[in-house]
Amino acid sequence: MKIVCVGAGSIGLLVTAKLARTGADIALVAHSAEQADALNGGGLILSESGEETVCDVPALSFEELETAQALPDRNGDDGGGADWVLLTVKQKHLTERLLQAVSRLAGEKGRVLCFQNGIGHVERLAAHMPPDAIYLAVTTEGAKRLSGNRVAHTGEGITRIGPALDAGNSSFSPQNAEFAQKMLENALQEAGFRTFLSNQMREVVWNKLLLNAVINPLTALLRIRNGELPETNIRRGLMRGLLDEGIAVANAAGIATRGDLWEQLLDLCARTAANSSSMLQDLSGGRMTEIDWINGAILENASRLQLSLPLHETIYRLVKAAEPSGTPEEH
Ligand code: KPL
Repeated sequence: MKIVCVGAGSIGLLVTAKLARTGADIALVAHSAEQADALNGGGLILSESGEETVCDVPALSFEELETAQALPDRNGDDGGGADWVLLTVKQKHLTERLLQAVSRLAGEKGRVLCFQNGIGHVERLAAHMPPDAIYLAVTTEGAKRLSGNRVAHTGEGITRIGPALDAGNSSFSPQNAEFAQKMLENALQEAGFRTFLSNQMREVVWNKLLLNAVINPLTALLRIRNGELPETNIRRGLMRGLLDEGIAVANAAGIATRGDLWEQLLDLCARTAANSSSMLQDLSGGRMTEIDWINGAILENASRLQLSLPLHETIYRLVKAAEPSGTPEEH
């Protein structure tokens, strides 16, 4: 099974390194030619439980991917197309060019597993490839990118994977889809990930979205770590208000929420207490955020359903106002 990971941020580097360590046939598409050179020259270094492993992973830049006729494999041979593409780049870097390259990589037989925060990307990718070849992953693994070719595994979590379409909508043979999914799940489990298959990924994604839509913008605007968010009543009030507005949209859209989301929100803040959320990291680094695919996407659904979300609207505008002005970053 040939796997290609597109995106060499923290999660992309972690998943690639752990799969490569088991001998899986995996290649990595890096953010830049410099990063690809660092990976090809020094290997991908995984730091886990106080130990470092250097993993041998063929890497290429996005530009090289666009022109490549075939993918390199571990022996430098012509490896053909990918059975699985793990798409780990952030939503804001999912340009049309990148989506086209991903669909070309997957070709006729390959499938794509999307790891993005937020929503909106499945529909965009589905314009380039069969929708039932698109899968979603939601992971709570902790990873920190230490440099272009070095990553630390900072916390164990669970990873849910499943088709982006809810069960019943697929036009592929169910046996074929199940087999491909099982192969990937086996590889991920052998690499040490705790994975669960789900046929309700839309729900899983929305549940995560509702939590991210509270933690990410509030921590980014208040410039605090996740664990500090529930510390005061005024912040808890904002959290509650954003969560309730989000739940109202999910329910109106027919998406079931799982369990007590308020408890899950507090638990997520506690489990990731020392983290700076990805949105805080983006704003602190002077970069554009993923607000459009998180709160912006909830607002879009609300407007379609004729719901008004005053808190989300305000928070969305505040984050947009704090983003750098000028042209959006290119991949
Ligand atoms: O997903 C996250 C993010 O930062 O994007 C959380 C869960 C909030 C962890 O920081």
